[in-house]
Amino acid sequence: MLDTSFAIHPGNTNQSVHSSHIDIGNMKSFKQTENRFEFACKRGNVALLFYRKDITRVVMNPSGQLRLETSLAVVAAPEEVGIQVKEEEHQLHICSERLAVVVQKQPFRLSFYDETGNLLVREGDLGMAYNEKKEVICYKEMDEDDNYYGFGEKTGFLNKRGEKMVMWNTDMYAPHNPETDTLYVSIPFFMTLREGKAHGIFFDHTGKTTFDMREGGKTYSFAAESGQLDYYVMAGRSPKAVVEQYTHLTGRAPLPPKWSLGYHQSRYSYQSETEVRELAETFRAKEIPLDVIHLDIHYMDGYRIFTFDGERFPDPGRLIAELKEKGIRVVPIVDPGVKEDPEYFLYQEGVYGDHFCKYLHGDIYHGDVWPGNSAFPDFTNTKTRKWWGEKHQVYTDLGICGIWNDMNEPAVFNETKTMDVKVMHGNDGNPQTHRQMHNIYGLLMGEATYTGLKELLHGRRPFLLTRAGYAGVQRYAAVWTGDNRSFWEHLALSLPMCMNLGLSGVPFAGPDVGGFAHDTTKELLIRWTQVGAFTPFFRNHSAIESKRQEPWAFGEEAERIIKRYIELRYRWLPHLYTLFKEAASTGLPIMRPLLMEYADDENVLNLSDQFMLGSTVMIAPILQPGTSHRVVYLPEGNWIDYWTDERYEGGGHRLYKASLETLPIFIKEGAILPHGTAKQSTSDPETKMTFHIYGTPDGKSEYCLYEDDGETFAFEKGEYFELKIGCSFNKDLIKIDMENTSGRFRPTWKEYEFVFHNVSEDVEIIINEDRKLPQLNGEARLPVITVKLD
Ligand code: MIG
Repeated sequence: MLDTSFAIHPGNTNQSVHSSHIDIGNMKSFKQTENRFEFACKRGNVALLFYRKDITRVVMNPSGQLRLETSLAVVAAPEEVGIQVKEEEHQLHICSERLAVVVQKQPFRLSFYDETGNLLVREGDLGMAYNEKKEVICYKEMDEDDNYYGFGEKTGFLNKRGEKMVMWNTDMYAPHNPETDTLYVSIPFFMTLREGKAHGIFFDHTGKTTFDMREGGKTYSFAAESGQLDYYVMAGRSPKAVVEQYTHLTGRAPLPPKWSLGYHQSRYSYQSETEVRELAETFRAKEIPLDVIHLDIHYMDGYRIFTFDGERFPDPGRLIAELKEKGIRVVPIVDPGVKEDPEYFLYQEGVYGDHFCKYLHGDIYHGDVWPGNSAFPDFTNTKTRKWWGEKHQVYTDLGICGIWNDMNEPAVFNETKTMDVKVMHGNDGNPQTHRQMHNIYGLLMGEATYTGLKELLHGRRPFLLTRAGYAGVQRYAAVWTGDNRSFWEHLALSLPMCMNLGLSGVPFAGPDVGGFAHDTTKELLIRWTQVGAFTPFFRNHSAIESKRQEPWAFGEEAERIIKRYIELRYRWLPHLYTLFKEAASTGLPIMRPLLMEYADDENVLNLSDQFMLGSTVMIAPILQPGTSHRVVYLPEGNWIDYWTDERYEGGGHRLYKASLETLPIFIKEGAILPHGTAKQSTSDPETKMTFHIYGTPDGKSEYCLYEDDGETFAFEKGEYFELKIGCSFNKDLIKIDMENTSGRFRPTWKEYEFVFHNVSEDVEIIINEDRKLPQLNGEARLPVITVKLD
């Protein structure tokens, strides 16, 4: 019915919380216990807690007892923060060094300021409220100059001002269009950017939440179906500071194994050992780099997870070992649904071990998924997560180090697309309904899987790919954006989607390159692979019965271009790996919207078709068929064309020509950019490190290259290599200083090469004047420094 006009029948509209709210009213009293303030209001209680001097948390419970435990998304504990309190007749001022909260008493309203007295966000006519159904809502004033970003995985443009968004993890096979709201991942976090300054709000609620950022009124709001309001305000003030603050709360992505940054090939499904072998051989014969092959659901015996089909995959251990020899890893899919089959070991263990989600009165919940009627592990219990993690020994014994989690919203084939919301979660003795915990199911499956793998791999880094997640999912998994289609619109859509995921703490993300459903075309696959080479996660994946889309599927020209861009990915790996290291330590995304680097520039506030890789590289892909031109926006400063070395002045828009062979890439003047060599796999050792130096008339720049063994956690004990390169540019002199600043690891390359761009031919170049050359393989000086002048 809902896809006919009946959907907008006058009798059919939803009663919403917004129309009938009950304000929590006046403050009656308050008490302070160290960093914690509790306010008793006429119709509800509120707590305010400082987590850090720049992060504060607000909890409002409409019906009494405040619950101050957090969801499992939050990994930070409140730190000791110096607080000053000043009480006036109508207000209370509660200030840390970075954040001032003004509490208005009648009615109770909160305003947040930074240390200089600049307003971050405040409540006006409306504040915190609820309704008869116990839905809770928080209103904040919307400033005319507010722009909103983050919100995890959403369709549409970068800037979410004007949008209303619901968070409810959903297996949304189709369509992914601008009004498709709920997708697989829910991250109830956003960043406000106003006149170059940013702050963040994270609404930690694992049930269904709604963010209403529509324009026209004085407020925006965030609301939940039940429970408490529980949100954090982060002081910013730069977009980078907000991401740092948010990932302080919810954690950061661990450094992934280097092989997972290579090229991944997938298909639903490569159905047999023979097919997988042929695929690997074709890649190697054609010398197209490849690090990973994914095994979709057909590898299993009747879709029973932790099993292999004996006929199609008779000897998976041998297959995996052979592929490993070729530098190719295998990543199998694992869904949460466990087939209801009394003769299946996993179902037996789940029942006997009390691991499955149940109704209140004790019946196990069963739902229909790939294997048919299935039970679902209750990942909210520690013992079940442990059990699930240990089961992965089936895979690690075969030499597998990476897992792909799908259907973990959880998806169920029924009207609601998920588990009955009345099902209970044990939640380690604090039982809640699925309605209350739906959005965190995928994150907890991720925790179980990542932690289990890490244990089983004895010091090697696991790789996990997930479809569903909640705030904090970055701690365990890379996220791919689910079932997109081979539409140009979906190529375009993937850019703001991945940029907003990055702003929401998830740096390791990417779409199915080429598009999952529908049939891709030669031109689309070429253009998409060009972009994919620069998205953090790079996997070509397509659906059963869709047109094949391996790199050679469209003839010689396409194959040549696609191969060239996959090779380019491998050349850029040293830079990407360095950015992944930065993400692991600071939370900063790898693929960034321009506003992250140019927050004051009005032209970038909703720029959705260009992105930056780190702070010096800009990618501006062609996103439409049959065209070889596009408008590129270049922010202030000078930019160098990666392909031609042509120099463009920034601060404006330009028409740029890019034939089918060309992905437009611009490098900021002064940048230092490391390149490795094009290899067949990340397993092939790097032999030469090339630094591209982009001259600037006057100035200094710096780069710190990060390297380690790419595979183990030894870097945590000092087995890493950091090379600091400083350049100072004068009119006719460039001085370069290289210094191995820290770490004991010695990289495999034997040679450094410098390539200079945007410098005059007669410039003099001095490298390490004082002869303090970095240590390489234990030798006192560099074996070779090749200095080339373009
Ligand atoms: O209901 O495993 O998004 O990547 O190929 C479909 C089969 C289940 C959905 C995933 C897709 C995967 C497919 N899965």
